Amino acid sequence: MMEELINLVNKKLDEYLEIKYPKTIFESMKYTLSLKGKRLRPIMCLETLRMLGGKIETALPTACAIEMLHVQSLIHDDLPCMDNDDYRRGQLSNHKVYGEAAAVLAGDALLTYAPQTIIEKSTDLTSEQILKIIHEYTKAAGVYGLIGGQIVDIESEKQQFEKNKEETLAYIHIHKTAVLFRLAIKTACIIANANDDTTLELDGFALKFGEAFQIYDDIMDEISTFEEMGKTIGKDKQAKKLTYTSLYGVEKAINKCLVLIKECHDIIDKYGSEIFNEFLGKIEKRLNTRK
Ligand code: GRG
Repeated sequence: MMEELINLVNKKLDEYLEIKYPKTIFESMKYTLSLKGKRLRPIMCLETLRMLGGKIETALPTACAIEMLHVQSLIHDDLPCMDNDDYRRGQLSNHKVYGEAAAVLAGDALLTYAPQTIIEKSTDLTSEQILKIIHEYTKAAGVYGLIGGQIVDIESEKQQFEKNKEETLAYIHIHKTAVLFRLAIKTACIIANANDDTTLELDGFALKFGEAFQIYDDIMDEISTFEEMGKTIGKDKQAKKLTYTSLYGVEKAINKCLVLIKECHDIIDKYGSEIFNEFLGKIEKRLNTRK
């Protein structure tokens, strides 16, 4: 089931993004997009729509656009002026293959091609639904979302804090990571015409799952390997990044993550989703083997 959805997303991404002139930019966009990522966010969008009784085909342009936005954020995050990472998804990062200028432009191109895809390919949605989705997209990508989260993250490395460390950390987690989980689930609610109560409940799930996922990612930066994560390990500590593990230590971080995952189950289990169960189960299993 999960594999089928991943294949469907990959097929559509390929279809939406053909290599045209000028080749360099299309190739650079496709490079990171085509590398083996988990496709968590598009799957979350499609699975939420399925749970709510919608047809997953209607959400494919939106699901793929969210993956484009995610990949944009990965390409820019790896640049020397940001996290300066040479590897991503187990391969050389975008700027290492195409150079910095092309990597910046590939990110910008994905950021803008994503909403273009939603508008052009969502033929089964109403104009009102498309407008609502684009509104959510701009909030998630912009200063109220990824950009806000990233600047606070960067400043935290330099020990610059406008708020206390706990509030700063929560801000980073919500804006850098949970934001795209929320976008995936909120857009599915828009497509399914879900009522306000359901949308609020599922948004609460997305927020908790996003926070848990970022804490998990931070734990993995300390206890995992390049082979498991596909990126350089131990960089957060080296960069003196503000993370849950740097603030409270690995053991407390594991416990906090497991508590959040349990709270996710409390919300989502009644929807009977094998896929969300699998996502949550993988994190629980990995953390429990460490304990
Ligand atoms: C929107 C213009 C604009 C800029 C983006 C660079 C940036 C600002 C934000 C960085 C956001 C970022 C990289 C957050 C990390 C989130 C995270 C845990 C990523 C890893 O996600 P996985 O494990 O990765 O799902 P795969 O490769 O499997 O998709």
